[in-house]
Amino acid sequence: MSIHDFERYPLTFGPSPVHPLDRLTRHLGGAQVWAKREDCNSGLAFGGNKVRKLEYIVPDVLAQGADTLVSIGGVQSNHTRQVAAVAARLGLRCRLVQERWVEWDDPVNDKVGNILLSRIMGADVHLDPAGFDIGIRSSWEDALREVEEAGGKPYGIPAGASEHHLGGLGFAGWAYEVAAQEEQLGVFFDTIVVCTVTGSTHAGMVAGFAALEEAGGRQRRVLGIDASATLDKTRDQVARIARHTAGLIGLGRDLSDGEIAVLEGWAGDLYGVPVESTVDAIRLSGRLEGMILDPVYEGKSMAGLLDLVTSREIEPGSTVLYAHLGGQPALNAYSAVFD
Ligand code: 5PA
Repeated sequence: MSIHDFERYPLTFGPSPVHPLDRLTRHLGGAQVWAKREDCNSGLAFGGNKVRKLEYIVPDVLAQGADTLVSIGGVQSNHTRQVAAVAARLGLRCRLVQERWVEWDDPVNDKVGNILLSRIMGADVHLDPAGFDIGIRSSWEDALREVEEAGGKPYGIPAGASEHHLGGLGFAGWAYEVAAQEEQLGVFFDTIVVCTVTGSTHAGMVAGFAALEEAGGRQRRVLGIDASATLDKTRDQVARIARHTAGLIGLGRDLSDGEIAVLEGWAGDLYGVPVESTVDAIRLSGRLEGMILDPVYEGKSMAGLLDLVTSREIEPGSTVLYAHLGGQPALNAYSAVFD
């Protein structure tokens, strides 16, 4: 089996854009920094990393004849917004559990941004007081049962589409897309920087790049920047999904622990709460590149990239690819941070 043996239902525009961040690179004075833009990968409700994961899950949804997608996330989940968009696109119903993952008291937190978009797209949105956890939740299992009891045919998509047996394939495919773009552009990214929380984005990349390397490709490193602030859980989840996905796409060896790097230091103490380095990274990317990052995920991974390049832990001779995974709609609930 290889990644090419899995059915992919197209939801993206095609390969996502890859471009250099020249002004940021000059400002940092070290490694060359590029971005690959999942924040503009699709016409479905502003796109993002989950759209890519869902491309490999939708064939299973259709094969099972489901009529309702059931998923879960925080109040400002990007994932649930993308599930709502995909449901709309497929003509399916959508039932969402939105938990209180973040104690964020912005008065419009549960009214604007992602949750607003999900409501516009017709999702049945249920707020739930439970706190942050990337694992399988009883509220999600309850939602599945309720859809069934009402005569529907639910299809469950767990948080971030990560604990789904096909959840890592989207970003294993992304690795192959990067390799093809490198060929066209005449560049090689020796370092990839990616935000990680529920894990299947990072895990898929690790599996995909390992398979490319096994087929003769050059070695590179994938650096996951934790934004969960529950490091052990995220690390375990990334490792488990990376190994599972590597098995699915036919990697002929086990992944070593050293290949699965989840770095800490930029999440702050709490998921969903930006710290000074997050806000600085958001401002810097905005002011130098006109590239907008969010305070929950990409602001934290960019803060990691900035420090690693500045400290030369990512060497000046490196060419780094920053995976921009989307997430900007949540900014609407964080206006006070930028007052
Ligand atoms: C998310 C996730 P993983 O969950 O695959 O590790 O991806 C992390 C990530 N960047 C990075 C953005 C913009 C994201 O939205 N978001 C979750 C959500 O509910 O939105 C799954 C947590």
